[in-house]
Amino acid sequence: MKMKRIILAFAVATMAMGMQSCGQTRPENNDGHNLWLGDITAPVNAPLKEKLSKYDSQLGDEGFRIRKNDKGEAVIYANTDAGLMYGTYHLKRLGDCGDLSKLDKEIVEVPAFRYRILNHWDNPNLTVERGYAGKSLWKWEELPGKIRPEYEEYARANASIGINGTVLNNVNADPCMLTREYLEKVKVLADIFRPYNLKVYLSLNFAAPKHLAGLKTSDPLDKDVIKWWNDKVAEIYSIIPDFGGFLVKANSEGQSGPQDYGRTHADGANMIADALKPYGGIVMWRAFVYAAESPDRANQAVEEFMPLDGQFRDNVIIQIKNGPIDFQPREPFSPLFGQLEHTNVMAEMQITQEYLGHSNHMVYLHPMWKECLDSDTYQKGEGSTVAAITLGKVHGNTKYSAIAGVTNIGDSINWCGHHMAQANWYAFGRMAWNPDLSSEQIVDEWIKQTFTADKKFVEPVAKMLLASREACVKYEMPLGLHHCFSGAGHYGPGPWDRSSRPDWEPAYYHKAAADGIGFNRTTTGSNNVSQYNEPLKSIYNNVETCPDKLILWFHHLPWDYKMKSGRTLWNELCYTFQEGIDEARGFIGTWESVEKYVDPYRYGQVHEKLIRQAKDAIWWRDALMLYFQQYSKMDIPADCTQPQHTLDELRRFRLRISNYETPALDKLPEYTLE
Ligand code: GCW
Repeated sequence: MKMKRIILAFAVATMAMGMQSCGQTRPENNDGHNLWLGDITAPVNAPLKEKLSKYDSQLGDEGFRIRKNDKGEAVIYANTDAGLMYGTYHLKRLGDCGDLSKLDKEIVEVPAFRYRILNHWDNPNLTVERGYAGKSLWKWEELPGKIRPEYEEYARANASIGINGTVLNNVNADPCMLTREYLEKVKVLADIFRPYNLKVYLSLNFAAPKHLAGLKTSDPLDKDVIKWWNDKVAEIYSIIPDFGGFLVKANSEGQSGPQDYGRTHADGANMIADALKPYGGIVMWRAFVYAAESPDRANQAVEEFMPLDGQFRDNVIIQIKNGPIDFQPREPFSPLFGQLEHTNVMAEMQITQEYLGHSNHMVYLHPMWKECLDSDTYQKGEGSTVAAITLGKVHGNTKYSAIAGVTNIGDSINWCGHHMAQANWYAFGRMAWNPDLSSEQIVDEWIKQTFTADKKFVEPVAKMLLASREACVKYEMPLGLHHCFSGAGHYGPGPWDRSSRPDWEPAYYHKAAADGIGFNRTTTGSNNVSQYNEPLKSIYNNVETCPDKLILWFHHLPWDYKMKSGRTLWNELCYTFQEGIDEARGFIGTWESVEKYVDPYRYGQVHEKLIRQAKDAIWWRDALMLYFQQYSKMDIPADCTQPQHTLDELRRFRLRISNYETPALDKLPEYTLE
């Protein structure tokens, strides 16, 4: 392969290329579309590009090196167009962030994960499951004929942060996505994305042979079924030669799968993997499986997948949600990461805020994801972090290292529904490129490129964003509580909610009763602790050593249990909620203090949402603590914000939203903020 280079004499050359800083204040009539990218032109077409002949193995196919030449000009070296492009974006980022002095030393950047993938939960009818940024970006009914400019902008934004793959459709997959008609539409997007090193993938419906070809079965061991998939994959590659592969949700929440035919997940995944293998495609097979009758949903992925360890083809990657339940604001890492040894595993993070206030709340998620990646599983002794395992460093399977994020992108004018939610898309890409980057560094970059590099803006806004995830944990589910959501859209509180399945009811998780609250997952309970390697098993199992932040995740404790702080459990809950409420209220003041640095358009929209977020924080506290009070018979301390609604009023409040929308701000319970 040939080595190539781009010479950029900063900053003159970048301006000549049309790469303007996007740190400037937006005009009042801002169209809202501003991403961190500003007006950069496609860097692969940059004029100052040269090819060198020697392949640099340190850089691989996506890495780059930036070194100054004798004239003091920055030179980007890479083996591929992709590497040159990533290098150019990197250089632009250094410029925008005022970090050009870093060029005094040579810079070498190589992406950590090989597959850095967005998962869209977009449906062919343009709804987006758990999508809070309008409708799908993909206008299927217009494709392949009409091409929207957003498609390329999307690819460019992803390229600028190193994302190199995108699954276009929902894991609850409509079989129609594999028809010739849809593949022709997908091809158009793949062609637009290709110059940006962004590959397309699809979610498949395991019953597609039955649905699309009228076969009697979709049994993965049936020869007609195998042939159908082989033919389908061949057809896909004839249309999209660099197709990435499939994402599969099988035997989960009503989706069909190999178990419908008495086969295993390995049988199903391997059949698809074999079809993809000749073309270099991969299968991302999800571990999100759980049965209604299970005594502990948190145990299920390990129970289901451990017996299959070693049976999967090498181009299968088991995609595991960061925690064992479902994208809660805080979960311990999924124990499956620390169990499988002979199987590729990847983490699935959720960028869309299904359980973190949708696009109404400002919650910067990088600290949550990093908490998972940095967790030590102790699988092969100390240092076996989730990051190291998914990078393939612990078991020597680096070839298929991968990470996925469920996107928060839609056709909303600001892309993500909340201006601040763009930070999460940005952070996911930067983290997939380099999981060692700190939350501070990423947020600092994003603010400077998206708003302004003025310190008086950057410092307070960064502080607020960095505090926002912990604040959300405190006001939604402190001390390891989880899944106390109303079934209506997973937006507000509903600790009393009932459902068609016990494991979809909050009571399954909080277990509030006269004797206390919390899920006993110790050796005297569901024994989930035993799925963690030592010393974690013992740490979690012992109430004295279990960290407070997970205490009700692993333990059922009496209301008057004495916490490390000396308070009763009841009071600790009340005061932790209070901190969450106070922090959310504080965000409003912070934002008001930086008003003059932001255009009125974005200022106003964020301000309005921060007010709602603070009101929701009180709503959460009121609903949970008034409901729990029925059992604890204890009072909310007088120095806490007092409830503004009764339990009855809150129970009567009915939010009517689907899984495709976020509630309108004026449709939520009224609260006053003193
Ligand atoms: O978090 C749950 C969501 C479902 C989602 C499912 C999954 C796509 O409530 O909407 O379905 O997880 O991850 O498959």
